[in-house]
Amino acid sequence: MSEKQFNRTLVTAALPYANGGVHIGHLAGVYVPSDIYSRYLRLKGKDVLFICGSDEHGVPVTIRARKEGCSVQEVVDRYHRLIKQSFEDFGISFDIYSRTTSDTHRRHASDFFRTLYEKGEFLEKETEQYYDEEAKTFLADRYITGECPHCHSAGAYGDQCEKCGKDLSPTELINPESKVSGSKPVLRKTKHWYLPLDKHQEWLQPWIESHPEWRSNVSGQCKSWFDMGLQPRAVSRDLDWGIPVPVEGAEGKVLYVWFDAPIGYISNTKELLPDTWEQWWKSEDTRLVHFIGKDNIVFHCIVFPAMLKAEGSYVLPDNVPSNEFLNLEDDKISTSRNWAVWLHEYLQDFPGKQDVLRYVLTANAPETKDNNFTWADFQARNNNELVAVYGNFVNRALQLTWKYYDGIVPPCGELTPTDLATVEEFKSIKAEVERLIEGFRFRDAQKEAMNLARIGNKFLADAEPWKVIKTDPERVKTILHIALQLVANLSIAFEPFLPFSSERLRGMISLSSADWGRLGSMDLLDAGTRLATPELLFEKIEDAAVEKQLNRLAEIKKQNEAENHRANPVRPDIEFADFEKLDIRVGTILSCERVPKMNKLLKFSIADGLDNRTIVSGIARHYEPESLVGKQVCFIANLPPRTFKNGLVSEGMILSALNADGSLSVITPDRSVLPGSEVC
Ligand code: B3M
Ligand code: ZN
Repeated sequence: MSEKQFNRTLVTAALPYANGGVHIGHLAGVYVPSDIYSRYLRLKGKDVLFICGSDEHGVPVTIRARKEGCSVQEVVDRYHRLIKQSFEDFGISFDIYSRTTSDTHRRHASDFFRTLYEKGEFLEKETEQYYDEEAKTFLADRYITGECPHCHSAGAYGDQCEKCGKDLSPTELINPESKVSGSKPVLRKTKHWYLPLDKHQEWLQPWIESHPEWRSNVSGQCKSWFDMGLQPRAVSRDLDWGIPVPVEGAEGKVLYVWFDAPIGYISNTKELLPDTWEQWWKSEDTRLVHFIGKDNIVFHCIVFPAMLKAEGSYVLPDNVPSNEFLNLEDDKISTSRNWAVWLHEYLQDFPGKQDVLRYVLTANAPETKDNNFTWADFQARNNNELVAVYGNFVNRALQLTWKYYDGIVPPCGELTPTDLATVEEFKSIKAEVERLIEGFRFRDAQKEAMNLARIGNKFLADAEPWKVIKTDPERVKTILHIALQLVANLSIAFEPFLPFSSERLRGMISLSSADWGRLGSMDLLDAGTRLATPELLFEKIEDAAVEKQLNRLAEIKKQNEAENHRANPVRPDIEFADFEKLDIRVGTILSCERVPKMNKLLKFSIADGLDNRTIVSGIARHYEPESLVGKQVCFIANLPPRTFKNGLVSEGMILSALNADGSLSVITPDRSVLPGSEVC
């Protein structure tokens, strides 16, 4: 945090496109960390607002509508509802989750544009842009694809190559193709409004350099933009979905989605607080923090600040914590390939287990580098950490209190040196968790919270109340009194990270609220307090649940492979006479067995309409020998016999199809024919 004194914090989380659900990549990158941060600030009694909403303009939503064969309005309505509901069910504590199709937003974004226009902050330029003559439409951004001029992979979009991550403009694409009709686009003149970022560089660069506390991935990306020299950027598009450009001579033109979407942060604040929103955006003692993914850095650190500065009355962000990407089972998460764990599906498959996913995504947060989510790790972290460490400590402390004291918090006697050391350790962790959260290091912060549970476990294991009860029952009162204070502390320390379990835990120990200020205190629970009936805080996740998820992903992978499959190129032509030399025939399998010590081979006896023959084939990995007996197969009959190391002789070759996944499938005629029939 910079040295400045702030009175309130405005936290924004990137507005997800309403073109699909939210997945674990979005959650780990943006929504879980911003929620931890906002919850933490609220717990500390700070003045905080947490703002988000759906991004309902732009090509991603119109392409989705085209794909689903319905209207854009239907698409944004459906996904807005889905996203909003799943965030709510997952405990993301936005103060408002609105949408960029709201009246407030349309009006505010439109006014914002007009203000800049009237102040002369835009350049008006006529340029040549790609146009689809069949579909009679200009092709902006993702409506056009082609070969990337940098990494030369196919299918790069007009605004970005997803393979190498470089930003592009449509005219840079090699062999461009319209996504709408598939036709080759032509260049046509069109007029647009540009934000002259080149002029803004002069203050943007020193401003970002004055924030050495920003993450290095963020300042690094900005630096490389500055090194290349900022260019004017178009803020309008020729599209029929979006907010109309509110000036004369702009028929058929709408605001570029990246112009209107960040204004959504402002208009959603205005929708929530129609009378006081300006305090949050225009007062120097507001601290503005944008949580985003790394593909949004340029828009939040360069484009949006330039817009805000050009307007003139708004504060600039104080930090833009941006995460790297999360992969799923070692493969890039992708909405179009359906390679994702969708939040709404997770909530259905794992009801009541919001905190498990929150915990795992924070433990693996891609804060400094791309990271990987695997279901095996999900299960292991639940079973070995949440259940075995946190849950176990809580359960032992509560069960023993019930066993010895009927669920009533026992009084505290004199503290031993070990008791005092444990209490001290607990106290010091508070400052550490705070330092880490305030430095946006949520993964380490959660680790510290988990350390508290480890300390608790160790305390009980060393103190052994179940043994001491036989010799010194008074001492056990003190042990459990301390253990229960530690449990109460855990319910506060975990509140920003695992809000559902923290609340349940507080219910079990009759602690009315999470008071962050009292974290580390050893009198959170008064002696004599009656506990509620204990329940398990976390449950084991069984192998079957994880297998189900892995099977689903395997199924998706197969579908994707089938969709993307392209056969190998065809070999050079041969003479017909060469083909005629091959004698391919159908034979019936009389017997089939494995070959000892040669585990790839199967030995066949084949009825060939003559004297029958033996063929040895390397397909043992793909078939059980007995399953083949009686089948008819095609084989090459006129290859010279081949002798194997063990003396076995093969008199021909069975033909199989080689599938993309490497499996082999023998070729059989679709009707039974006489053995020895020729294939022609
Ligand atoms: N909708 C892009 C994205 O989902 C975008 C963020 C807007 S934040 C103002 O990556
Ligand atoms: Zn590329």
